[in-house]
Amino acid sequence: MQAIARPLARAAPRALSRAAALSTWSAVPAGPPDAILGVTEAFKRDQDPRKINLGVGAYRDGNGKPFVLPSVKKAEEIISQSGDKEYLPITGLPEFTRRAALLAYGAESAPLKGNAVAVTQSISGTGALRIGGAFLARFYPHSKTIYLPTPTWGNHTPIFRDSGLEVKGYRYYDKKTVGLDFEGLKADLQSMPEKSIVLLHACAHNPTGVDPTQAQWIEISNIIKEKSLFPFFDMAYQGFASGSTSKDAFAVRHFVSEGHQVALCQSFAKNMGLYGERVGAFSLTTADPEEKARVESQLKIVIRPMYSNPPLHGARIASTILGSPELYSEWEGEVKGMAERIISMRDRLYDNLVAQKTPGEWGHIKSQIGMFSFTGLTTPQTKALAEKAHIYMTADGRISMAGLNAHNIDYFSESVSRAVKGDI
Ligand code: PGU
Repeated sequence: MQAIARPLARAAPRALSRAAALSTWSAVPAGPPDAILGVTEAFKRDQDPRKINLGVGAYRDGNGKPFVLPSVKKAEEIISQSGDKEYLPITGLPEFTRRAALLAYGAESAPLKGNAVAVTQSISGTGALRIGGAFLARFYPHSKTIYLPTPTWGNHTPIFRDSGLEVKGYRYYDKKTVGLDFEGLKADLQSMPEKSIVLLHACAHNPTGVDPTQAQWIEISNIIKEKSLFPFFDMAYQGFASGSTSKDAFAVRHFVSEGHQVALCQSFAKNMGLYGERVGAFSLTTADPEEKARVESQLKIVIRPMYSNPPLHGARIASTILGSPELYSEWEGEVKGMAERIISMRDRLYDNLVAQKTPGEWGHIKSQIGMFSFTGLTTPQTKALAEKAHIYMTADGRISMAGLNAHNIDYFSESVSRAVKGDI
């Protein structure tokens, strides 16, 4: 068997490479796997029954299964009774975008009350960021530079670069305290050129799980005002940080109430579990309805050549939930339930690591917020965990807390403990 298999295995690549040499694409270099989605690919290839995927930020229920929210199922039943499959307008389903903006800005928001929020549906949060990046690259008159927190979600840099902006960083996370580098953050805001664009994670910072306190947000808002910086919010986890959608909107609402004009990206991937439906929104607060109309006309011109108009189904689901008082309150309870399950896993993981006398201080597991924990595991440790224990996470040591449950948390904490002690 082996004698036959070996020559065949060698012959195949030679035949391929001759064909490849003639191909138009022979000079295309292979790219690296995606830092986050590539983890799922590796996980899927692993056949070990103990395997755990803590890479991608996707909620899993107490049995490790993807979770379709009951409110989403009910909304789907309602919309299956009616509705055609016509194209949406370029900026999406109007009742969805109106309700999404209300969810983020709140009923008391002056720009909303004054009909001055320009808003468009987007292909989830990623699409919102890309529309926002492209719009600012074309129309923001003062700067072409966006400052991102260090570290940030891995896709931010390519999104903004591909949108035509220059990307720089500001200090955010302090490795030593495993918390916010507030002094560094303030100093970096102070030293940015006036009117630069600053990306802010509205809540549940990814990957660190470290958010400013409300008092710190107020200080950040003051500096941003003094320096006339432009705040660009990414809110991919509204509801996931605290379990309350309005508490998690504090930063956005505070900035708007202080008179800042803001850009805002929303995603319904996590808080409604609509990951693959790709539901999101991009909005800009403007001076008045006339300016809003001009800005929206240009958002359409940005979007039309990208994908023409957005998908229908997910927007109908989100809109149905946000527009029905019963489904809305059911959904709020479900968001709270997801946030609470994650928090209970934080407590359990912390207790286990301490009980197993794992070297180091693990308080950050409990103090960090949102979907992720930035464990402090090193890249070699994450590699060892994947290769020896079939546990997958991003190379920076970030784990998606929602991947943990009562069935796998003991195996996970034992394995982490062994990795930190160096005996894995
Ligand atoms: N912004 C932040 C801060 C995010 O973490 C994510 C998703 C997005 C925007 C975009 O999400 P949409 O699905 O486009 O709405 N980050 C997750 C999901 C996997 C990924 O990298 O796309 C994560 O695991 O970091």
